[in-house]
Amino acid sequence: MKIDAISIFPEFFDVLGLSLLGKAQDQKIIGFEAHDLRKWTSDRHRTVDDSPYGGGAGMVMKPEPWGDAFDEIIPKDQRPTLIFTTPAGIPFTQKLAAELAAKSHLVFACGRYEGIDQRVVEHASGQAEVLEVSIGDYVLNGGEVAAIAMIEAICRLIPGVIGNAESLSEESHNSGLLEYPSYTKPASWRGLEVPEILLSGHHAEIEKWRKDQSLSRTKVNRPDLLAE
Ligand code: JCE
Repeated sequence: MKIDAISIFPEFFDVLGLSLLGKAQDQKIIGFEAHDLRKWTSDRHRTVDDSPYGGGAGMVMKPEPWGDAFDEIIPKDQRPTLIFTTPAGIPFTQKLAAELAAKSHLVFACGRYEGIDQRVVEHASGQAEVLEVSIGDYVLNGGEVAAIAMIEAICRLIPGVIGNAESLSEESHNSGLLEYPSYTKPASWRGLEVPEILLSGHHAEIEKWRKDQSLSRTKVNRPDLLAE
């Protein structure tokens, strides 16, 4: 999979060179490239923002650099998926991550300030499959951290990125509940014991216990998931 990200802070994406995603890039499973939006400015101050029509606080990203960036990055003979990170987007979910993991080319457009001139989204729909996506109901200072979260969730679903295929198939067995709690050695630590059942070797009982833990955790932390 090819992934491009466009941002005025391309250095944010340096973290993708670490750990599993860094190895996946070395192995050519993923090709990642971060682009500086200011490359597509031509004035002396490399301006990317302007005041909002209609008034209001803050600045808005002007359309021209984005249009020129897409013209260069999006192949004329292809229709990649172009994702605008925004708190006003559709929710990013595990289901969406799995759908995006099957694509061959993703482009992330990461805004700053109060966001990007909406005509950029409209115009890009002629060049790509456009999605406006939010990672959650809170406001970040820009789209970079949201894009990095999405890229990590997407890329770990690509075959070969995570060594242990078992952990992925176990996740999907989870059927909409939160994870059960995990424990490792030592069995006794600072006066706290690992639940006895996990040391028993009774696999059916352990499975039952974990299912029950998942259910009670979900009731307390995410009752909305049980309403479905
Ligand atoms: C962003 C900003 C709107 C005021 C570009 C925030 C996504 N789930 C998300 N939370 N926050 C974002 C996000 C993504 C892109 C941008 N801002 C800041 N947005 C109103 C300020 C600018």
